[in-house]
Amino acid sequence: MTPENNSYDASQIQVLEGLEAVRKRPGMYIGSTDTRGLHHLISEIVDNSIDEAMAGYCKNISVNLMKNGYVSISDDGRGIPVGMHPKLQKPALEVALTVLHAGGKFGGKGYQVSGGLHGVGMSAVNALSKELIATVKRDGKVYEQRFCRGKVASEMKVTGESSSTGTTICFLPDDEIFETVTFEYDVLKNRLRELAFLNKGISITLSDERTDKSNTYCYEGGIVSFVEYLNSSKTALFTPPIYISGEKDGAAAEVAMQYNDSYAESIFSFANNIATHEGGTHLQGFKSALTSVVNDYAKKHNMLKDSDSNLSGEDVREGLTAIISVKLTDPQFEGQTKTKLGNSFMRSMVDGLVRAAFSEFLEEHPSQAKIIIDKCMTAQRAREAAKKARELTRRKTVLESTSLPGKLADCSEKDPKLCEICIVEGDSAGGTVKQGRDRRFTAVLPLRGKILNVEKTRLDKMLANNEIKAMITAFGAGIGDEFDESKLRYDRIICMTDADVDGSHIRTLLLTFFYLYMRPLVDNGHVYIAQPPLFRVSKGKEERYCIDEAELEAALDEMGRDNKVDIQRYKGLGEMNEQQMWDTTLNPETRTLLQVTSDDAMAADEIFTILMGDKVEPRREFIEENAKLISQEDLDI
Ligand code: 0RA
Repeated sequence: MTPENNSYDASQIQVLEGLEAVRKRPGMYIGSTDTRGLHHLISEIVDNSIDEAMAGYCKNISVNLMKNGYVSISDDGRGIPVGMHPKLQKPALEVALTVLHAGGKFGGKGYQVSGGLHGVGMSAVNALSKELIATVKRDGKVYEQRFCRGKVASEMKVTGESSSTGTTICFLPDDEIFETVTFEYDVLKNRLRELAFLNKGISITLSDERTDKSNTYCYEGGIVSFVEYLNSSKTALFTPPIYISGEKDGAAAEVAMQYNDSYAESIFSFANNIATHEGGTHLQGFKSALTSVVNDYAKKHNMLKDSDSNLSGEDVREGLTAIISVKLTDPQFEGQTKTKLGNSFMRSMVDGLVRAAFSEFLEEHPSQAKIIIDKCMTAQRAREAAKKARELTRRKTVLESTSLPGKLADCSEKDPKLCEICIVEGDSAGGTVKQGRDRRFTAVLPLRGKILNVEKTRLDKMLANNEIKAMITAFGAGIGDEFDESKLRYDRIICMTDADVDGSHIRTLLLTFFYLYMRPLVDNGHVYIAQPPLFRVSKGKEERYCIDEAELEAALDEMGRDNKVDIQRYKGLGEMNEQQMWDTTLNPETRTLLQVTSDDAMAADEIFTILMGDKVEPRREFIEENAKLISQEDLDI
């Protein structure tokens, strides 16, 4: 998109409020001061470069993590203006970096679209940086200005000449503000790749001087490439993905969609490059158009008889991967996490666009239309069968609500807030946990063998599986659309599996099940991974438990490496006795639990698809690349 008026100059930058406020209440401006807030600083700067790119003036953006803890973000746009601000009598560059909400987005003219979840701009980043250096190449010169904790540390000066243009912002996050100041490559990588998908043709490079890693993302196909990427480990029902786009009254909408042969629905929506996790009007417009186009087509071509019931929204979205991306001035973000688009004209805009283009696509591609309609009708039949099966289980569970699964060893406390349940791999380990636990608060449910691969199984079959049934009844909160968090019988669901390949597979299956069918469990932090020790080191009476090799090394350093030291490696949970189990894994005072979060639904979807999908190659690569990540710390899915 191009701005209506590209004679943007210093006077358009408005003055709103001071930076002390940002340092006093950082959370209000960037969400939090944990690792998430830290990474948000980079987004805030990159978003400005993206705006410049969307205005058509910038093609390359690079983010470089430096050894000294600084991060440098460069673009080849027009460069932040350096002229005198008429009211403030300061260079516009200084204004952009010292005045909250300055930077051009709030003048009403400069850009049609502005990114940034909090939209506070570069000055907030400046306020929260120990040091920030801005370098601008413009009008044949290089300008530079330095700031400390948001305050001017040196006046803007010309430091050289250049025939090119662009902006570089280099900053060191303030360790007095942030809990951690270490940037994580993978977090940035995912976000930058997403931005490259959402803004076709822009090249975004991430490099890390600490490790010499580097990735460049540039997708000429934009969100079509995004859908291909999301479906790359699945089997697509047709290629290429369907692409729909349109503009209206200064707003733009794009949709890319492609069915695959799985049962999962992977629809991600964005507004001004921000993931709208809670959906909103653009998503509603897409869904309603999709459902009615498919039904209309199926009826018109006699695939669906008048006496048949309509295909439901779920039926038409089974196995669908889609991206909906809209760009608009003044987006309204609503909902609990402010990730639900509220602008109502987006509903009719996306609905109208998809309705027209998708029905035209079906008319013009009868063989693909047939594949799609067949798939939806199969989904409908399966759903009706599943409903019958579910009604059966529900009737049973409601009527015999006291009949908890036989294998469950419940706790005596009745207040769910105080209760936890350990899902344990294998009956023998289950026995040890039962003996070793504090039976007032900890319930135990042993699982025998492997649980179903839920991503590849339809609900009706799943509900026939004993292990799945046992979990549903034990948790007491139902499943799928009917999941009711307020009925949950335990505040913490703790997955306890062996530290081997089978164990990690079972754990992934469990997490996938929770993620797909009991989503609030994951979203609201009820799911944990136990951390049983891998080693027991003893010397005389002294004994230590170690979670990993690093801890083992540290213990050996302290205890000495002579032959009086005995090292026992636990292969499974079953090798521990009940006292050891309590000491290392169950005792709330001493144990370590990893909390599972779903910060990034997209990453999660990708991980699940790769781990569960049909294609072996991506799975192997993924496991090799992330073996450490998955088996330890980063179980954040
Ligand atoms: C306001 C006006 C102009 C450019 C920018 C802001 C701008 C800001 C940032 C932030 C990071 N990179 C950026 N690149 C450009 C255009 C001024 C003109 O008319 O030349």
